[in-house]
Amino acid sequence: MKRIFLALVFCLTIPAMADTVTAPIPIGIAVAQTGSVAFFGREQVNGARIAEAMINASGGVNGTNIALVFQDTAGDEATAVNVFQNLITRDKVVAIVGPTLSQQAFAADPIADRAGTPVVAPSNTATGIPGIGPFVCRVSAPMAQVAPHSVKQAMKINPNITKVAVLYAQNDAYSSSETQTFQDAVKGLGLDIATIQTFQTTDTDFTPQVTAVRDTAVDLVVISGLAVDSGNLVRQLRQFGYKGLIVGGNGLNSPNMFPVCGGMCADVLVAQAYSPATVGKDPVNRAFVAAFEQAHHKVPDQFAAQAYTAVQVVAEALARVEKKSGKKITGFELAELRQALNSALRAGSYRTPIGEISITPGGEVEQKDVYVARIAMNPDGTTGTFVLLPE
Ligand code: 1QQ
Repeated sequence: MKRIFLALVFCLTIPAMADTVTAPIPIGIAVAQTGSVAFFGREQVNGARIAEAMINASGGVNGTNIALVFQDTAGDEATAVNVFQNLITRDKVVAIVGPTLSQQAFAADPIADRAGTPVVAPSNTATGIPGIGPFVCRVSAPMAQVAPHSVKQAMKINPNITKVAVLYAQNDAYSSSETQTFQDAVKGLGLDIATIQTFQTTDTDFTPQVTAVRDTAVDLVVISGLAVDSGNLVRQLRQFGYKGLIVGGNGLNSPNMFPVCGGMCADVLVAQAYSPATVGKDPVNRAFVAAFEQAHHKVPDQFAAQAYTAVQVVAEALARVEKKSGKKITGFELAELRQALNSALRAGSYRTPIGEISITPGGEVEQKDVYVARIAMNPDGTTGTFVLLPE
C-alpha cells in the first residue's frame, strides 16, 4: 500500500516531458485570411508561402526544412488571441509571424510574450508594438518613420497647400497612432489643420465627414484607416467633389484596395516600406519578385514582401542559433529554443526584399529605404499601380 502511494506521489510530481523540436521546424503564420482585413492578409499568406518554398529549396535551416503553420486570425482581437494560444500550446511553433493588425497585436502579443514565444510582426506599424514585451519584434517599419514622407511629397506636388483635413478611424490602434504622426508632420510643415474627422472601421457612409471636408475648403486630405473604410472614404470624397490631393496611410497600401475606390483611387499618395519597383537594384528583391510573379501573376505588395521578410528573418536567426550553440535545432528543448531564437533575431542584419534590415535589442526594425508612390488607375477602374515618386 505504502509503495503504491509513493509511486502515485512520484507520478504526480514528475514534470511533464519537455517538448523537443522535431523536423520540419514549425513556424506559425497568424494573419487574416478572412474578413475585410484579408485584403492584406491574403498577400501575407502569399508572401510567406514564397519564403517557405525558397528557403526549403535552398536547404532550409542548415539542411532542416521549415513548415509554416497557417491559422486565420480574421480581423478581430478575440480570434487573434485564440490563434496565438493554439499555435503556442497545440502546434508548438518556434515563433509566430503575425498578427495582421496592431489592434490585434496589443491583445494577442502579450500571450506569446508570457509564453516565451517570439513574435515577428510583419505589418504592425503603430507606435509601441515592440514595447509590448521582450519577445515581440517587428520587420514592419513604424508609421512614425514612414508616413511623414507622403506629406512632404504632397507639398512637392502642390506647394500651395495651406489647409489640411485629417480623418482617422478612432476604433483602431494603428489608425489612431498614424494620425498622430500625420498631424505632427502637417504642423511641422507649417500647415493648418482645418478639421479633424473621426470614423469607425466598420462605417460605410461617410457623408458627415466628407461634408465637413467640403465645407472647410482644404487643399490636402490625410486618411488613416483600415481596408474597406479607407477605400470608401476616398471614393465618397471624390463623389462629393473634393479635387485636391489625398494622402493615404498604410491601409491604402495594397492593390487589393483598388476595386474598393475604383477609378477614384487615382492620385492618392501612399508612403511605403517596400516597392517592387526597386527590383532592378537588388538581387534579393529580384529573386523574390520573380518567384512571386511566377506563382501569382502579379507583383508583390508591401504586405507580401514584409511577410516574406518575417519568415526569412526567423529562418536565418534559427541558423544563427545552430551556429552559436553548435547544436542542431531538432533536438533542442522547445522553451530553450524559443529563448535562443528570440535573442538571435536581434543579432546581426538581414538582406531581404525590403532591403538590408536589422532588429534592435528592443525589437524595433531598422530599415533605410522608404518610398512614396502615387496610385495610377487603369481604364478598367479596378486595376492600377503604385507609381514610385522620385525623392
Ligand atoms: C497596422 C497596420 C495595418 C494597416 C496593417 C493592415 O499598419 O495595423 O499596424
